[in-house]
Order: sequence, then structure tokens, then C-alpha cells
Amino acid sequence: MNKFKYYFIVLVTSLSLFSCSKDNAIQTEVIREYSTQYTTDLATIEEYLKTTYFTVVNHPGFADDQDIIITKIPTGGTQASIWSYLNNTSFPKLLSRDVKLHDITYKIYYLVLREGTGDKPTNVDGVLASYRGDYLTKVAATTTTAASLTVTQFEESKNPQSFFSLTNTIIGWSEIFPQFKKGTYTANADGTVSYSGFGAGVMFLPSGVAYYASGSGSIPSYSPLVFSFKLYEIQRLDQDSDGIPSYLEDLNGDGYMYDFRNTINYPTAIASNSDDTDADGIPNYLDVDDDGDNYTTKLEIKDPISGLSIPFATIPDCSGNTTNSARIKKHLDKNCH
Ligand SMILES: [Ca+2]
Ligand SMILES: [Ca+2]
Ligand SMILES: [Ca+2]
Ligand SMILES: [Ca+2]
Repeated sequence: MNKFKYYFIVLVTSLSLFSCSKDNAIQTEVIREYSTQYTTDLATIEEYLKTTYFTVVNHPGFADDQDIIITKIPTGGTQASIWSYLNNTSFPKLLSRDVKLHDITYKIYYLVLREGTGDKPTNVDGVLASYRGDYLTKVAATTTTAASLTVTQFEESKNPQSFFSLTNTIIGWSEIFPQFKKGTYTANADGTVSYSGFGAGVMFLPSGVAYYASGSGSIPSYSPLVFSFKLYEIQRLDQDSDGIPSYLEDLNGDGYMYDFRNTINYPTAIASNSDDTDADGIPNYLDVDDDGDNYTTKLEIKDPISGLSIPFATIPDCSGNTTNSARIKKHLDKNCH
């Protein structure tokens, strides 16, 4: 899941190599315009949603709970399409999220089978999730063949053993997992783990928020991806090691933090970042001095009497102890309403 960050380097390298070549026989495909490819991908995804149905296993406490099978509606079939769940009032429901990236706004559809019962990750936290990935291939009609939309499985992970940091995955994962909550789990005598109440769903990703031009492994270039997943557990991360977990540096509390200094994702400069207290362009979750007062945040979290740094876990709960520093109060104010 971490190739996304590298393909630009690979592509730029290969393009520059080829441009030095005198051999005109070597041709490289110019990377497609994001906006054009997005339009194509969105049409493919919407066709997929309108021509398939799903069945879900309800088997609480067992490994197959919330397993989903997506099947093409046969000719004359009366099954309800995934699309018919769009903005459904009860679960399952098909929702969409708008994501501004590459100077366009991606609409990312996701199917919520179950929200989950615990905490949500932010887009910079870690997730422990089982998943299955498929890519979609749309082939246009020719004079001799009909158009086709095929689905190919490329990966499945049923028993995840480690966390993925959402900062290292494809962007689609970091955008959609924060819409789900984790569940609970118990260790069994035989060493297995039983998960309950976890969030479960399916995300339908345009290639621009997946592997785009590079593809990955068996995934061809410009493939829209479909991931079904179960969110078992989350891991709070502290990207700037300032002692405040990143999820508490999400100033506007929307569950998402962005670094607009990334010119690949944000080709046109974005003037303000609602998660950047001192407006220096470095969002709080990456800024060791969030308020720009030249005292690192880490040193500002201290017990006012002993002067010792307070481990984050000991910061008082929402019952109202506000005798600590203003910064801690600020965090309480933000998280206790
Ligand atoms: Ca931090
Ligand atoms: Ca935010
Ligand atoms: Ca800042
Ligand atoms: Ca910070």
C-alpha cells in the first residue's frame, strides 16, 4: 500500500532518461490529466455501482461477520443495485465524500455496512484492518465487440497482524477509513482473536486517489479500485513527536489534517489551513511549535506545580480539571463538548 509516494519519482526519472535518448523508437506515454482520468473513472465506478448487488454475512463474533460479496446483476435480475442504497436512511448506505486534490474535487463513493462502535481514526492515524482489493477494467465497445466492465481481485488480507499508517497508504484509504469506527475484540484461548462491532464497508476509488499512472503489482495503470474492509483497531500516531497525538492536533476537529505544502497533491497554492494555529504553512500535526511562540509544544505540556512534563495519558478527563496550562485547557475545550 505504500507505492503511491514513489511512482512520481519513477515516472519523472524514466521520462527524463527517455528525453535524453536520441532513439525515437522509444516512446513514453505522457501522464494523463487528472481531471480527464477522473471523469473516466467516475463513469466506470458509477456503472459498477448501478450494475451490481451485494450480500452480507451477519455472523457476530465470527471471522466471516460482515463479509461481503458483490455480484453483477444478471440480465432480467431484480436484485437491488448498490446504487439504490445511495443516501439510504438506514444501514447499509452508500455515501460519498468530496476530496479536493490535484486541483479537482474527487467524489469518492463508499458503502457503509456498519459504522462501528468505537473511536474513528483520523487520516494520519494507523489502522488494523482486513481487506480485499479488486480493480475495475472498462473496455469501450468496438465495431465487433460489446463494451465490458470486468472486476479482478488483486489482494486479500483476512487476518491483519500490523497497522498501516494512513500517511503511507493510497490517499483513498486515508480519506475513507476516518468515516468508520473500530469495534472491540477478545483474545481466545487458542490464540485467535474475535472481533465484534467493528466498522465494515467498501470504498470505490478513482485511480487518482489510488495508484494512478504507476499501477502496483498486478494492478494496471489508471485502475479504479474497490476495497471491502473491516476496521478492527486504530493506532494513534504523533507525526511531529511533540507529545500531542496527531488526532488532538486536528484544530477544526473534522478528522482530517493536510499538508498543503505538497505541490503534487496541491499544484495551486492553498492559502490557509484550518489546522495550522500560527499560519506558518506547517499544520499543527507536523509543527513542533504550533503556536509559533518559539517554545516547543512538548515543553509547554508541564505540570504547573512540579514543572515536570505530563505524560499525555495523565491529562485530566472531560470532568473539568483546568488547573493545567492554557494549552492543555485548549485541548480539553476542544475535546470536551
Ligand atoms: Ca504531535
Ligand atoms: Ca482538520
Ligand atoms: Ca504551524
Ligand atoms: Ca504539533
